Amino acid sequence: MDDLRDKYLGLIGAAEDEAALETLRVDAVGKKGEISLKMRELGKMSPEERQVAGPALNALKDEINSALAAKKAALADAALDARLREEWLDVTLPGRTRRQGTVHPVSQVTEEVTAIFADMGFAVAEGPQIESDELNFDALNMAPDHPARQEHDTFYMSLPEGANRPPHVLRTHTSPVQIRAMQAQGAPIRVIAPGRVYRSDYDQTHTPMFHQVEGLAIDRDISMANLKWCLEAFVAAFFEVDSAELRFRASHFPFTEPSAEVDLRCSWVDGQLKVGEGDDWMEILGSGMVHPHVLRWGGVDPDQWQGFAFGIGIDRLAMLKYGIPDLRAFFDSDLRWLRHYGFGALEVPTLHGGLSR
Ligand code: 2U9
Repeated sequence: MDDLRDKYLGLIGAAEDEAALETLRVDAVGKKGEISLKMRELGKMSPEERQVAGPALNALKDEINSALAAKKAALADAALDARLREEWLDVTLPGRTRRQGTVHPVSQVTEEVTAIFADMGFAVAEGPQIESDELNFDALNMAPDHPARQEHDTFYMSLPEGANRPPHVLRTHTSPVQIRAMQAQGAPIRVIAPGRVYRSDYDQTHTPMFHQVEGLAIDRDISMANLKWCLEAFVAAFFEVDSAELRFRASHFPFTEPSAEVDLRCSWVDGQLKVGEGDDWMEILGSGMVHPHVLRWGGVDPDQWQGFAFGIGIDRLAMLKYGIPDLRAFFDSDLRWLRHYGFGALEVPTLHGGLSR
């Protein structure tokens, strides 16, 4: 028995892995293991011999089992130590500075505009880019024979054969989003609708897909004065200057009455735009008081409520603020252009932290 103990305790101590331990367990205390076979021999012994050999064999079996368990735990600890040593990481190393991807100027400006209007209490509304002819045009006070429909250079979806309705369109403005918002929420309401819009037009200043942000504020007694304050506050915040001056020029849009095109006081110094000073005026957006027909389409009673609306081209805002000369390059996906004009993914625009770098 002493020989057995010495043999197995020695082998267990030298075992290098769990598989070797398992083989030893089977050889020693498994069903046909050496110690188990010895236990079977107890039956052939005299009662006196059995009284001595029985407890001794049981004790030996317990001792071997304990040694196996202890060795198994020691092997697991050693494996964990080895893994921890291998997976060691210096968390104080500086991060990689090379920027893989960048945030597109259109996304950056959309975030900036959203942060500014959110601060004034405007929520962001979204809607489909494929829109019904009714919501894109009729709801905006553009009847089927309205001349403004032609000016929109609309992309029409194809109609299924035999369909008895006008085709859907790629939305030509984000205005239907605000009709949907009025229908869902009613008045009072303050929303902006940023997003992609589509018109069949392509030259240095027009692309068939471009980006707009429109705004809508409806309440009991909202006026053009509120509109002017809101837009001046927006422009000053956006161009990161103390104040901005706007000039309203009478205009005409089907969805607003009265309507105004809005110019910004500015100057150009070495080809760079300066906002809030100078003797130049630059048109930057359109606006007006929402037409009563449009309010009615949104389910809002024009005898109880009134409000203003405005529309701005996001791509043009990005060109002006960041000095980007050609609109078409926006949609070329040229990595060199994106690295030059793009923004770091962690430079999130906020009013408290700063809009841009
Ligand atoms: C509703 C009611 C009224 C949105 C408006 C304009 C004036 C405008 C242009 C600016 C540059 C389009 O991207 S652009 O070419 N937009 O001049 N947009 S008022 O009026 C609305 C919208 C929604 C329910």
